[in-house]
Amino acid sequence: MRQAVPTVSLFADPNFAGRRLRFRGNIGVRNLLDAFNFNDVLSSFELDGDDVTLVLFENVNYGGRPVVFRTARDVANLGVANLNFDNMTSSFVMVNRLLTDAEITAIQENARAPRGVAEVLRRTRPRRIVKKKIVKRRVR
Ligand SMILES: [Ca+2]
Repeated sequence: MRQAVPTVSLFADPNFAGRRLRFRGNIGVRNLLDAFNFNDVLSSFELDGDDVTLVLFENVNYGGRPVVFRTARDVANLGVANLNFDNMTSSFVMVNRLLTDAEITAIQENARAPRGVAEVLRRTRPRRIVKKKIVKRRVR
């Protein structure tokens, strides 16, 4: 099935087992440790979406060695020889189009996800809800 909104399930163990994190939409996670306690843990993933690109980075803030996956796929073991990326991922970007190598280089140089991509910077804490003061307009 074709889908415009990309999704990815990240698994702590090979063969889609172990702890799972699921993400939907165009997203960049700069630090899997701070945000999700998932640093150097990723071993397999399921990636869905049309023309989706998933870039895994060795270090936080999109640093270190990148591995790039263009178009939907399931990867059962990131430890295979041609990837050699088991338990290494510290940040990632997922977008619903095919990123060029130049765009990926720019992500690394700027330490920023591409325009229009929501970034998860750190753990989201439950925020105190501040009640908006509702000003009623008097209707005459
Ligand atoms: Ca790492």
